[in-house]
Amino acid sequence: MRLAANQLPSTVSLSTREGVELIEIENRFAKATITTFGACVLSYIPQDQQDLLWVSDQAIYDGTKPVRGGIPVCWPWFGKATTEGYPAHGFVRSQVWQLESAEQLESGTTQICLKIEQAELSKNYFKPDFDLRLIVEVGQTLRLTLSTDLQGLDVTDITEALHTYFNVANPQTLTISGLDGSTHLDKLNEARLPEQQHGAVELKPARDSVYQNQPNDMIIHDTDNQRNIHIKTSNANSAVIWNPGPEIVKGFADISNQGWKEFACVESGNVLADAVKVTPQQNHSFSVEYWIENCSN
Ligand code: TA6
Repeated sequence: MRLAANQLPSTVSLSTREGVELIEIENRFAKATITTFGACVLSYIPQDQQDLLWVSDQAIYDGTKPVRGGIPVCWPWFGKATTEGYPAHGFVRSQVWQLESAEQLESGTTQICLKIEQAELSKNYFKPDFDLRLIVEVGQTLRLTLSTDLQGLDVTDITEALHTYFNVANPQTLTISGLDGSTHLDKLNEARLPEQQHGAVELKPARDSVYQNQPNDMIIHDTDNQRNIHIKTSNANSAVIWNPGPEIVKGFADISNQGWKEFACVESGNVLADAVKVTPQQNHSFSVEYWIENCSN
C-alpha cells in the first residue's frame, strides 16, 4: 500500500527532485527530508540549529545510484558483497520504498514508515521473502528503527547498518567517545590484528574502522561547531567510523575533492561477526536516536 497525498497529516508533504521522490516533514521541533529512493533520510534540522546530516553537493538524484549522504540503509549485507557482481552495502539503498504510514503523534513528533518487500529483482540477491521497514520519528530527536521480517523456513544471517553522514565543522579536530572496550578492526590496514579500543577515536582522516561488540551510546564531539552529537542505539552491536580523507576521496565521483572536510560517518548496526540470525516469523529490529547538545556556553 502506498499513501496518497490526501492521506498525509498537515506536517508531511511530497515533492520530487530530478528522478527521486521526497517526503518533507515540518513540525514544531524540526524539519526533515527523506527520499523514498533507498529510504534515505537526507536532512534533519532541529529548530534554530544547522542540519545534523551531510549530503554531498555532487550527489546524484536521478535514481541510478544512492544519493551520497544522509542516512543510507545497508541491508541485508554491509560492506563488500561476498558474491562477485553484487552491490556493496546490499540492494535496498538503490530501490524505491513505499510510504506505508505517516502519523502526527500527540507528543508533536511526526512518524513515518517506509516499506520494501521481496521483488523479482531482489530475489536474485537474497532468497527469503522479506518485509523490511524503516520507521523514522522526527521530533526533538531523530529516531530510526530498521525492522526485518522474514518468511519461509530458513534461519538467515544478515548484516545491516544505518550509514549516517553527519554534518561536522572539522573532521580533523573532532573526537568520538563511547567506544571503549570494543574490538577495533582497521580496514585501512588489514594486516593489523583486531585490538581493544581504549579512549576516544579521532578521525585522523582518513579512517575506515569497524568496532564490534560495541552496544554503547556514542558522542561525536563536533568541537569547532561547539556541539555534541549524541548517538543512542538499541540492539546494534557494531559501529563503523569512516572518512575518506584527502587521497581516498579522489576515487568518489560524487564527493568533491574538498568534501571530506565536511562530514564524519558514524554508522550503527550489526556487521561482520556481529551478524544477526533472523528466524522466520520473528521480527528483528534495531534503532538509533540522534540529538544535538549545544556546548557554546
Ligand atoms: O562504511 C564505510 C564504507 O564501507 C567505506 O569502506 C567506504 O567505501 C564507504 O562505506 C562508502 O561506500 P559506498 O559503497 O557508499 O561508496
